[in-house]
Amino acid sequence: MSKEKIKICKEFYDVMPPEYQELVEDATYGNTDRGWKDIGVHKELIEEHSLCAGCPESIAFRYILASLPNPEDTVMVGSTGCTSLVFPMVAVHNIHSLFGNQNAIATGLKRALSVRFPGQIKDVVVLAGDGATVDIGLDMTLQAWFRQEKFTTICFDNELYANTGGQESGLMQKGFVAKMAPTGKKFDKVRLPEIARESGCHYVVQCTVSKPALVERVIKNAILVAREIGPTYLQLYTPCILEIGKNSMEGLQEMRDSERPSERFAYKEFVSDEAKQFLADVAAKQKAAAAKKVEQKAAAIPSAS
Ligand SMILES: Cc1ncc(C[n+]2csc(CCOP(=O)(O)OP(=O)(O)O)c2C)c(N)n1
Ligand code: SF4
Ligand SMILES: [Mg+2]
Repeated sequence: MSKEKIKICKEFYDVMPPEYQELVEDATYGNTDRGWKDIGVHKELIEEHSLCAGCPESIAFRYILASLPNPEDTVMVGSTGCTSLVFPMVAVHNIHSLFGNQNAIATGLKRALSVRFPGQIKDVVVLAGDGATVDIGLDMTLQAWFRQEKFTTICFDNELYANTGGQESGLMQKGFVAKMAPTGKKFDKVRLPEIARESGCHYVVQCTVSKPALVERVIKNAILVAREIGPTYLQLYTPCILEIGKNSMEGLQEMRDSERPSERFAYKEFVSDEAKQFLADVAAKQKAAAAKKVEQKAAAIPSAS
């Protein structure tokens, strides 16, 4: 896949919306070196959103979209919740599934794409809230992992049902009182990363979205491993500032506080042996390619004599 595939027909160039012209001309599609550092410099795959001001889900979306290894050949599967409000504004193919069904939909989609486009890379990425992933959709989530379906599941964990006003979720922390869960959570946060590992995921990470470089790395790893080996799972803490009583500037600090080693969002990573070997090979190839680029650059500089 390259920019060629989405070249604008020159007769219609003038009448295309300027945003589309920019999207084709200025990076994003076909640019395999994209990453979070392109945000604000190059055309983005999301430019506005309908989330609350300062909601960490919005920055998580931007990091994820900037880090997709192959956005032009990626289909994202969303589910009802705050996340789903953003998908209409995202310039990546996406499907809205019935709440909780996202991993079943992604399974069919990934299989259909492999049949329809044999030999071509087509990435499928599920992005859903904790209510969709661990509560109502847990059956579909686990069964996709058991079957070793080759796609990535990303859970935006805000530890409750935000979109419907604050009900308890399995990922809510013990003792937390939400607007629609007044008696407080009676049991600990479900350990979904551990369940993911034990259900066959080859690459599992739990982290916050406070560090863009980290988010970029785990997104790329998860998608590449899913493409080649099998299911991968990322659980990203994107606190609902509205429900925890923080203002729009306080989401970042909330994530920093929650990712300390003794806290519930301390960085957690499980990688299967197969995935470890694969990622080491990918890193070696990237290193060799970077060295070659430097060599070519040096060769292109005319010597002083
Ligand atoms: C089948 C079905 N059941 C219930 C709902 C109602 N509903 C909409 S959003 C939502 C909660 C979403 O919570 P979560 O997945 O954690 O996403 P968040 O809003 O927190 O990002 C629920 C229960 C629905 N739309 N469809
Ligand atoms: S309700 Fe919470 S999760 Fe939803 S957009 Fe607002 S701050 Fe974000
Ligand atoms: Mg939620």
